[in-house]
Amino acid sequence: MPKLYGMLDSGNCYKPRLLMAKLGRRFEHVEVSSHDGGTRSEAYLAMNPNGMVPLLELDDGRLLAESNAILLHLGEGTRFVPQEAYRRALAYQWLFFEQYSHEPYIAVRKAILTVPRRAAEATPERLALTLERGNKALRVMERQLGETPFLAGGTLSVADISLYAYTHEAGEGGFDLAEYPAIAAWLARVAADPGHVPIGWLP
Ligand SMILES: N[C@@H](CCC(=O)N[C@@H](CS)C(=O)NCC(=O)O)C(=O)O
Repeated sequence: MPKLYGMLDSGNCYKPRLLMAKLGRRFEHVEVSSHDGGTRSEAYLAMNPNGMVPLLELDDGRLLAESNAILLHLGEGTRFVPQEAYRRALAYQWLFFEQYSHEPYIAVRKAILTVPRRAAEATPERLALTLERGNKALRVMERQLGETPFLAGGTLSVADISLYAYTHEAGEGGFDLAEYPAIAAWLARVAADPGHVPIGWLP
């Protein structure tokens, strides 16, 4: 059975858990946490030298890091990865957007505001920057979701799973989702898709 190394309270780790649940695939969750140094242990660094979760271990022992790469691998050949070349590239576009323009602001703002050991990072400058850039990312999503029901078109894809993870809890980072009605409607659509599970779900 595949193993998913991850933290229960991490949006990046929620992404592959959510996709596994939707696919009805069996897997073992192995809790590895940055809160207790687990991601920095020698044993873990031997598996992922980047010291981050999530990490997928396949049945044959091969390893795969980076949440969005894991989504693409697990979703291969399913409804979650578009077959048509342009729509597939659109899904990639949103996955790269998530990592460069969304997660570093929306996820990080929530982390520095809510994780006690990161409180020193919550300087006025950092809070202002993450608020401004996070709202910029939300405006980009709002515009797209005013035109199409899901980010890469008419059907839910890995792009929606990836961006759902941190957008659905953006309020905890001080973002006002009431300003984004198309995003609010999309969050409800994603949560209504078959097989949805909440962030705290475990197999
Ligand atoms: N680009 C990576 C980011 C993963 C990431 O930031 N993981 C955090 C948890 S959300 C982590 O492992 N932090 C542990 C540490 O920094 O020690 C991905 O998408 O998988």
